[in-house]
Amino acid sequence: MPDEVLLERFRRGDRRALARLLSQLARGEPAGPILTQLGPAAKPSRVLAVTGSGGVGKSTLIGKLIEQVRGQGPSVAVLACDPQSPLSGGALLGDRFRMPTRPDDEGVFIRSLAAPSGHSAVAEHLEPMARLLERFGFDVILIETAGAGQGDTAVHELADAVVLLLQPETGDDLQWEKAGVLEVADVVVIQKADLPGADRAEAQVRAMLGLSNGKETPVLRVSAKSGAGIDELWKTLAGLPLRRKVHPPGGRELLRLAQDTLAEHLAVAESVHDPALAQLVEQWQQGKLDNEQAAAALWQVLEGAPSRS
Ligand SMILES: Nc1nc2c(ncn2[C@@H]2O[C@H](COP(=O)(O)OP(=O)(O)OP(=O)(O)O)[C@@H](O)[C@H]2O)c(=O)[nH]1
Ligand SMILES: [Mg+2]
Repeated sequence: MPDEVLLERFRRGDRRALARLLSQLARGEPAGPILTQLGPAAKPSRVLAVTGSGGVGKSTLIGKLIEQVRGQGPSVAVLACDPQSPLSGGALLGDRFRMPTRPDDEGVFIRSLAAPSGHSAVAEHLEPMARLLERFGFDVILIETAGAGQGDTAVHELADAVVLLLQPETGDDLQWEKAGVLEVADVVVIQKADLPGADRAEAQVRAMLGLSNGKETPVLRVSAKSGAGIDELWKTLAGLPLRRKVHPPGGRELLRLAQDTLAEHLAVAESVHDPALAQLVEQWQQGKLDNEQAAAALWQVLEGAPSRS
């Protein structure tokens, strides 16, 4: 069961309560009960996924976006997937270094996740974490993820827009073409536009986008290092429709909530050594029930399970 005291502190705007709840979600604790008890967010956040291969400048660009957004007033939270080993700790410090913020600025919150973003389990945790930040009231949520792995498809679903960062390449081999990442991008940024080859990269991207069917994907040139193009980028991002408002969360979210709730019921039944559950597990282990029969029987056992409170 979620810790009521912690939830109450969260509701009062306690950032440490937010941090603790985020840690619980990052560990994979059930999000359903927490989010349900907190109720719906007072207003939708603008959730933006900033994606692109390692070293393309995601953290640097996010740092500049934070400055830009804070300068105009809205609050910003960042979820940064750490592409390095959780043991190194290097990327965490690095991200904080590249996202300089005033320590006393209550309008900024940065959380690094010690796991590779391409891992689909991480994306699963990112979604409830973003929802929690939304309930805390952040106006903008930026999610840094590397690559275009399976997990990033899920990031695409949880974000209002995907910002794809590409950098001027040497040679003709456009890696991003293979990954099909251009298709999921709502905005394409030619990053490190201070480097040679930015013109060519932009022309190539525009040509490729022109071939794909219909939607007008903005292509912008930015140098996160110098800050050139950041204001234009934010103007574009702030003007995009909120996708999640257009397509409200549907059956998938309900399924996830049901799974979380079921897992919680199950954990309680296990912890009190519910004899009906033990018997069911035994029958299943002995092959007296197949998976489907056991799953159906599980519902009944949990319905009759001891009270959770
Ligand atoms: N020339 C140039 N270098 C940049 C620019 N933006 C970032 N860099 C440099 O590129 C390197 C990587 O930047 P990061 O912001 O860490 O890139 P990242 O995409 O977050 O990297 P990972 O999180 O490791 O995937 C750093 O050395 C930056 O200083 C830019 O606009 N121009
Ligand atoms: Mg980074």
